[in-house]
Amino acid sequence: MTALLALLLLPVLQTGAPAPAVVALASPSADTVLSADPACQDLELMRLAAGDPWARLWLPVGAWHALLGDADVSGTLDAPAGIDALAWDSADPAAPRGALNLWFSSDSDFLGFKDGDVLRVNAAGAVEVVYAEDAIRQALGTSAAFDLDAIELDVNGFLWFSLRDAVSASALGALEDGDVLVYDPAAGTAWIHATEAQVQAWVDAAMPGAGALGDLKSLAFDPLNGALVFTVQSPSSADASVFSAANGGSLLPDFEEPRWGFLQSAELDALTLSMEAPSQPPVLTATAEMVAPAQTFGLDIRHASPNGSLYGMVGSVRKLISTRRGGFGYVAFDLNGPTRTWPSPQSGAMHADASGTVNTTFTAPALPPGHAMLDLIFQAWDITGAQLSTPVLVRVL
Ligand SMILES: [Ca+2]
Ligand SMILES: [Ca+2]
Ligand SMILES: [Ca+2]
Repeated sequence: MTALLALLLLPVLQTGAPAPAVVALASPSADTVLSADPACQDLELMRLAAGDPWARLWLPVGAWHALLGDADVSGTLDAPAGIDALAWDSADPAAPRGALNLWFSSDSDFLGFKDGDVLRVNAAGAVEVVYAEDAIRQALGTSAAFDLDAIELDVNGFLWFSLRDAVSASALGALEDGDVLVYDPAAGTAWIHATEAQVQAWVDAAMPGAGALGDLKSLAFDPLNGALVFTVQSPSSADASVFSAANGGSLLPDFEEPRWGFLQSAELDALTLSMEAPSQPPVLTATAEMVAPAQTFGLDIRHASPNGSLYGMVGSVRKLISTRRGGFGYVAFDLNGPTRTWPSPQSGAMHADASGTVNTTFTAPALPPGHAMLDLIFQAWDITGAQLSTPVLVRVL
């Protein structure tokens, strides 16, 4: 049994339960800078809980690489081509909230998947189609391809969604990019829940004089009252504010644009809400994706327990193992494969500073005889906070 596995089996210290809070996972419409993170890319996810001072990175690009590897053996590590829609795979508030329980849509086609598909990452670390663009297109009665730019799941198993661009020919009539649509996958039918004009009326009530909303860019349900919530393209002062259909149109408290802490303007183009979960894991990033043998690169952790102790482990066989521990919720490498500690083979615990930051370096090993490349999957266990960090995959070649 590896040291990390042993640590994962230690009992969790009971801490006082925090007050229940609404937790948002979201993605920006373009690469941006957060108050608490140097970058949040279009394909990355951030987390903001009601009451937090600002949003923090939740799923960095390196974690996508660790989840997906290099599925098409193209020589580049895989990640979605931007994230423009998010939903939890269950409307059950007690359901797990982790990286493999998220449905998403991408900004553009990638790895053979379409920008109108609803996708997920499965336990084997592969992208799979939940609902195909073609199936939704049939339900809409149109031959036109489309890009899904908002999704959410309701208690009936219906998919709520929005289109990135208007579709002129459909069985439902002309569809606008601001319409809220619903798809029943069991019946293969779809309908309009709210037209763009209705959504505009909610925006006007929430923010008189806001002007034309442009595009509806994300959909979710408020877990406190079940109301439909959404983000819009315009006005730019509120394109990261979460609007609600509650009370004839309102702003969702605690989720107005300034709360995200963008230091570089961005729209919110994907959003999903839940109660209390997921938690904020320590975020592990590497300063390089591809390195040469003997090359030294940086491994940095943010959002760990302040002044806490962390234990670093690295494995070379990608495998997703679910844990009931906090944080990322998965060990991303095979604990029975070759593993060692980092930053050095004999290193003990690392220590975070008062902001929960750790900066280390790692020197890539030589390639094993006969190997053209070696994937290293790094992860850390925050001993103090009993939280598993996000993983990051670095390829040596
Ligand atoms: Ca995005
Ligand atoms: Ca899409
Ligand atoms: Ca839309």
